[in-house]
Amino acid sequence: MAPRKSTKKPNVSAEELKAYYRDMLLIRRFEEKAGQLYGMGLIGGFCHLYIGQEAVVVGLEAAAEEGDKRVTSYRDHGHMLACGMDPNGVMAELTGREGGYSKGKGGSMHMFSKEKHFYGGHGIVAAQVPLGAGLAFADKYKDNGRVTFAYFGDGAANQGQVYEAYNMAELWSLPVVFVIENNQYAMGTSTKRSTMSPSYWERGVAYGIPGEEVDGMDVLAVKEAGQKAVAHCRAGKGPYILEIKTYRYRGHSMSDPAKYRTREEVQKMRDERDPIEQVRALLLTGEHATEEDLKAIDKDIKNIVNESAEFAKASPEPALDELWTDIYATEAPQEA
Ligand SMILES: Cc1ncc(C[n+]2csc(CCOP(=O)(O)OP(=O)(O)O)c2C)c(N)n1
Ligand SMILES: [Mg+2]
Repeated sequence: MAPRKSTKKPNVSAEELKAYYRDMLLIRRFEEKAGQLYGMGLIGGFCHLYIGQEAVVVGLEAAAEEGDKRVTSYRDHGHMLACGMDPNGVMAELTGREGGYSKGKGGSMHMFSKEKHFYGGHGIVAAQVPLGAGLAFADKYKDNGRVTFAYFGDGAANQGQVYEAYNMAELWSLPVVFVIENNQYAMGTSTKRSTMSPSYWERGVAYGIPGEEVDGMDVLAVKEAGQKAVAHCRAGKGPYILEIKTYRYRGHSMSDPAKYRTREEVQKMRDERDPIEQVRALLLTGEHATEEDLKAIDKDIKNIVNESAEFAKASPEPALDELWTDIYATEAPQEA
């Protein structure tokens, strides 16, 4: 079945649409490559792929300004690429190499970039939500007009610390957008099996925080909602909640056989709602791009991704004396 086409004419330039296509494709192809490297044993430990959810970060990055911050969970490669981190550094970190963002010592879930204001990569479910409120507190204190995007999942949205963060964020009018990436599953548990209330964003109402539900398979809808949320925060009105309805095509992590849902369910989403195919259709039907133009973008992305894998493979593993750097202890323990 062909991807569902939007009936409303998008208020967006050809260049902008092409940039979204490109940015989403980079995430997808990068992660497909990461999946391959994992299969070859070049990536160890955990690896949570974002494939299917690309429109969420690409749409919200389109609403962000230089200096805005982002913090997220372990499903973080898309967030890093979307905010402009170097694919070479991300792939080298995934493979545990010296050229990685955490010098090969952090892996998939623990990468950071001061330059791009990316504050991780967190393996503890929902831990990043109060951290996001804290980042926004710092910006409010400095009165610098910056906004923080704190991303978390539907599973995380059932954690108590989220509501402590909501309470303080509204109380202190913190410039933070709480982004619930509702991909309908928390590991093998569907939202239907875990959650009483029909919507997550409405829980903010109890704290006086406005919010809304957004179609997370439509990058333009995400961008529009993001702009509204960011404008609210920058105007000093406090936090905003976006519940973005999305879907992950792959298992929870590389080691998940995904037996809790049918293949048909996943295929239907891919066929009818795919975020990249939707933009591709908009570009072609609106005659903003030709098949040749898109092929050129595809080729360019393939080269970037292949180069990142080559860079990672050529980068050495961290030297042994690196064991004692970037940790709390300042000195190696003395021999007994
Ligand atoms: C505090 C804590 N509890 C449990 C886990 C194990 N765990 C890891 S991911 C996950 C599911 C989270 O699902 P969700 O928030 O929907 O994010 P998604 O994986 O769908 O992106 C759980 C329970 C953990 N890492 N941390
Ligand atoms: Mg989830």
